[in-house]
Amino acid sequence: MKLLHLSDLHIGKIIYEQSLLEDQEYILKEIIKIAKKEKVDAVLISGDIYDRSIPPADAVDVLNDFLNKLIKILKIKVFIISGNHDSKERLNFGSKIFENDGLYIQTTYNGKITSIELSDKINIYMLPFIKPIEVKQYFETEKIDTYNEAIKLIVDNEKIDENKVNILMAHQFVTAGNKSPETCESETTLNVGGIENVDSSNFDKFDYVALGHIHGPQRIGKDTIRYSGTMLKYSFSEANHNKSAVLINIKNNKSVEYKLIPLKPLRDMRVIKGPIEELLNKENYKDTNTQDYIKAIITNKEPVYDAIGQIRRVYPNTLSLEISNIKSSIQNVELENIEELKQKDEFELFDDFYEFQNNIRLDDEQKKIIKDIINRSICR
Ligand SMILES: [Mn+2]
Repeated sequence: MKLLHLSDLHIGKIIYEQSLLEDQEYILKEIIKIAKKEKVDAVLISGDIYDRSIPPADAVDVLNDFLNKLIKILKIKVFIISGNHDSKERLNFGSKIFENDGLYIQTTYNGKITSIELSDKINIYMLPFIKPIEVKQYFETEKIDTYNEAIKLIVDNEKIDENKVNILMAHQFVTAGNKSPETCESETTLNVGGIENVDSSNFDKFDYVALGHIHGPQRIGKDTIRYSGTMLKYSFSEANHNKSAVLINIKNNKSVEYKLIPLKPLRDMRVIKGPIEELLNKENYKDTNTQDYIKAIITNKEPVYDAIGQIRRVYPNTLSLEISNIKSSIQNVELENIEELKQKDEFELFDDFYEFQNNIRLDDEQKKIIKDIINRSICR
């Protein structure tokens, strides 16, 4: 039996005013190819299906297409739990009806973790993203303040048949002892080291835990408790991630093996850095995909005219531009006292200001220009 573990699709995501829908559609087609080639029996999607609780109509279309191809054409079962970005009510629409066709959606906790028999030897436990407050009503005598207390009670309350292979889907901030997962900028609502932590030891009874919430693919505590990570990079802090889906192979209804299948995007997301002349030199970019999403860091000492326009002529999908020169490395700036400042004339003040900004003094030509300007304006 083979399963494909995904999470955090964030369909409909927009970064720097750029819709990623075309990229998402492309990578979902790649995922369908993988599912077909590997002959997977089920796809698990561990939360954050959409990027927003009210997804745009074209995002709904893209998910609809993806599910249709998997379920109707390839006859692959799909299991979905809601993440913190999803609206429980909206994502839950039709869930009871869809089960007949092999689409299982779970968006609430009702006092027990919903479990579905994938076969008579394999159970899929579906635990959507939940907050401690949603759990309290089921354990009235217990103290539940933290996420860890909530999840511990939920799992301890389950009768898990250890003679079967038990897979858990969850969408939480899972830590292992004092070790937190590696995070990045696109996970907007995380409090690292806070009350959201859920310890991985709570999941010891499960043979594999398919996690969502953290966007970098990684193991937590052990190899079989994993974040699949996002299918695409969703921030420049992920430029060095290698995105993947997890292929889980359950052998003889017993042992669980896994392997990471790389996901190759339509456009990569990467950071380029250097003086603008170098970034625009064909020798330096001719072997790269100039359609990639780019963050350009320009290191020229002097101001560059229309830097974003120049960069976009080579890299049309430049989303972010940063100027990083010596002025950002100024340290230990001491302000002169106000009396000293009052003694200075316009030119001296500008001269100081320029040095403060750029960490170098005006050269002779620049001095002449500034003096001219000041003289002219004073005469008027
Ligand atoms: Mn997410």
